[in-house]
Amino acid sequence: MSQNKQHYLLNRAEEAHKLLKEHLDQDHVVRVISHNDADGISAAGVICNAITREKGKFHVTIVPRLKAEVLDKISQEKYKLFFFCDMGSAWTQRIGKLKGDAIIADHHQTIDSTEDQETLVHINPHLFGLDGTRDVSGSGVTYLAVRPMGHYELTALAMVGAFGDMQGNDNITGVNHTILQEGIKKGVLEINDGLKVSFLNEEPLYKALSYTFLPLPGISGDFEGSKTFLEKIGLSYEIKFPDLSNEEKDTLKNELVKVNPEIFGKIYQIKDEIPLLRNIDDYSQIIDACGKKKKYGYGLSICLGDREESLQEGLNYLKNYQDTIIKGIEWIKKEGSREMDHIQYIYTEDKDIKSFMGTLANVGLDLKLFNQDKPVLAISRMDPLIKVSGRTTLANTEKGINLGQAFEQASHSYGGTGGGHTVAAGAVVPRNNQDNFLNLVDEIIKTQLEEDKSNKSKQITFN
Ligand SMILES: [Mn+2]
Repeated sequence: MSQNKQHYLLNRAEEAHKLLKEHLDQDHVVRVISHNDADGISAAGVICNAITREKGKFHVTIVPRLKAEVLDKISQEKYKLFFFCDMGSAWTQRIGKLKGDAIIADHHQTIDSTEDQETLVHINPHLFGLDGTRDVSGSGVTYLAVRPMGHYELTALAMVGAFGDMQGNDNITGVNHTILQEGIKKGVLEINDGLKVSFLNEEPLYKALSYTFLPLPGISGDFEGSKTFLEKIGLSYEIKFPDLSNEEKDTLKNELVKVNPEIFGKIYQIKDEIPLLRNIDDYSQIIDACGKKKKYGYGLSICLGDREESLQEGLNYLKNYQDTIIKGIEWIKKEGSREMDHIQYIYTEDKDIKSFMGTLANVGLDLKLFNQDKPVLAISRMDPLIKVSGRTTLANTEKGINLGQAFEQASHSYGGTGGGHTVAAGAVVPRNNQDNFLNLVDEIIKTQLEEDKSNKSKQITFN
């Protein structure tokens, strides 16, 4: 069944490939517009690499959100082909009216079910009843569009994007699984068992462990906790993993597994990459840091092969980012969240922490610093607006919570914009409507939970 659906998605991607090829054959510059997170930057990397390998030309812009103003500007441009990655599904009508042809390679929920215009190829798993939250990323969908060209090394970037969108774990499913298997078959990717510790081979152990937000309660985000843990098991905390004896490596593994069994599992690797970027999870963290620092050019350059200046910059951003997260964790531990009936929120005006609120909501949930039953809304003051990042657990989405939908509805009701996935969503609303927005989200979540319950009880009755 799902194979069939994937088949339809692949057919649509092939249509996109045909259109892309037509334009490349005519030497048209491809206008690429992509999203500014790790997935969006990797997706841009996939398409731009493919175009380069086909000896074509591109002009790429990375944007935080596809808003009307962005499209206004793009609609003035005279390119013959526009390629939207990791965004665009919410704007099919407008994109269909651009002067040139267009391809949308997106995986966000889409409510647009209108027939595609002749000049537009829209690739999105949701159009075929496939899951876009866990099973494929924007990079993955973009990869499908260039797949017929046979540049299989790009399966690596497709997976970097998936990891960036939190789709990387021990059980990679759906379209991601298909792409992963292709990468393995073509000798690009490999899977080994190992410790899922960030930059395990690069950093002194206590740092590597503190920077691992898997979560390791008492160790993640906590230098002192990490040092104490290592001393207790008889390891020097300054040592690097490759310098441990085999026996010590086993001790470390066994003790970490006691803290969280998930710390040991599948490590997804890019075979021909330099050591620093070989682990796909580490790679995606560096791209993510470039995105968060708004240095999209460096992130994209890394994806396009720069292993010198851009990579050095990227690493600096990552260090800086990790230190800010540690600062944020200390803040959450001290302050906690404010709870409403069905949601909870944290609020900051601190300019360092502001840009990382979404991640903090995630990490806080993972480390169980928040109530696990209620979605977390992380609010940053941006005058005259507030920016809200919402996160919840998969367990909560199974109970009916759909944050993307709640954010879309509530933000539109109060003069803002918003939306996203069931587990993660974002919104921007006028600051004077903060309380109204929170109350409405609280109300919508309540309704979602009730409706889910009543649907489930109906199913039982009819069985
Ligand atoms: Mn994405």
